[in-house]
Amino acid sequence: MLVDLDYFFAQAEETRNPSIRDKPVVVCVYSGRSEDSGAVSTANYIARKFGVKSGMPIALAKSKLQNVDAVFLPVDDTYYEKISSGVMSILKRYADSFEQAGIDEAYLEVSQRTKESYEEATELAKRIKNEILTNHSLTCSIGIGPNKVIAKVASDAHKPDGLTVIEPGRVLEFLSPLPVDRLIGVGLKTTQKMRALGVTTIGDLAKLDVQRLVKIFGKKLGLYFHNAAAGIDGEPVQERAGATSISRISTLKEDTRKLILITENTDRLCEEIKAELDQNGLVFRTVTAIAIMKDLSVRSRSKSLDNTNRLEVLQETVKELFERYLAESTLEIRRAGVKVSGLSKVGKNQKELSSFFE
Ligand code: DCP
Ligand code: CA
Ligand code: CA
Repeated sequence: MLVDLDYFFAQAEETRNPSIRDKPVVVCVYSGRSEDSGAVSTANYIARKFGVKSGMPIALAKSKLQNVDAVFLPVDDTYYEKISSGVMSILKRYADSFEQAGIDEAYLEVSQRTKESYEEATELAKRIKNEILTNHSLTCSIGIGPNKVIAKVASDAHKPDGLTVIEPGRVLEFLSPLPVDRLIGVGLKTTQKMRALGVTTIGDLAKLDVQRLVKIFGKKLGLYFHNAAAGIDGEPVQERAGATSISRISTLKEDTRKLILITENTDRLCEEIKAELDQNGLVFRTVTAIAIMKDLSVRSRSKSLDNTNRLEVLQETVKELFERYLAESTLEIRRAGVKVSGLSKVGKNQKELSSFFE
């Protein structure tokens, strides 16, 4: 099964302040360039009814919620991470094997403990929903199916607070009518390419010649699309490399806009991060520079690279990101931080589904 928390960041904000529950809630990543610059991280389902979506510019979300008593909040990653790890430790207890697939979702292999009974798996899912609701006041949506691809699509089928069970005999009738972008790994670009091929539903994709798919998308991805559309997936549920990110933050000697004073600190933070990466045999793909201002507001800049674990690359990238940030902002920085994410094991031949796309 795949368990995914509903409108996670926004729901987390609702649990901390229940009085906003019946209003549109929009959680934003403010870029700091101007008051409303930045993007929507997520929104609760009330805000979604007004057309607000993840990734949309904040200004656009505001215009959709004009004259509405809506709540706009900045992201608070530390808070969400804490809730996430609480939920994940609940989920682990219900799984034969467990794979966290994002901050708010995880795959649970439950074949053994349910003796492959879909009925028992459904009961298990209800208990999981109950425990997350009781302990964290959060709803989630759960999909159950014969493999990860189907569990994931099923979890999305009835949100929020959904529970969707797709037994093997119903896989094709379930998948066929769904839009092709419901498959994990089919993003905007791929959807457009597929549309050009006359593919709008998963059923259309299933009918496409596999050779053609391989020609267009390459062998790995082409085969994946071909199989996934037919509901076929053999990827095991397996534990991923520990943390999804490693970060360090420190307070600067003085509030400053001087790059040298900042990099003095971040160079050291990078060394600490490098040590932790090496201890765990990890490489990273994304570097984030975090700036906490005098008023405690948080700004960040990220850059994605090819997988690496090199200290110099990390330090240089952090420097570059702060340089860019300072050029765009006039505020003094109080605390500076560094985060690496997109972690994976050194040299591991990445063949997991999600690793194609992240
Ligand atoms: N997120 C983000 N920017 C995006 C997508 C997601 O910052 N473009 C963050 C905020 C989300 C969290 O990741 O709360 C989890 O993402 P999901 O895709 O699972 O979306 P939600 O949990 O917000 O909504 P849903 O109820 O559709 O799962
Ligand atoms: Ca979610
Ligand atoms: Ca998710």
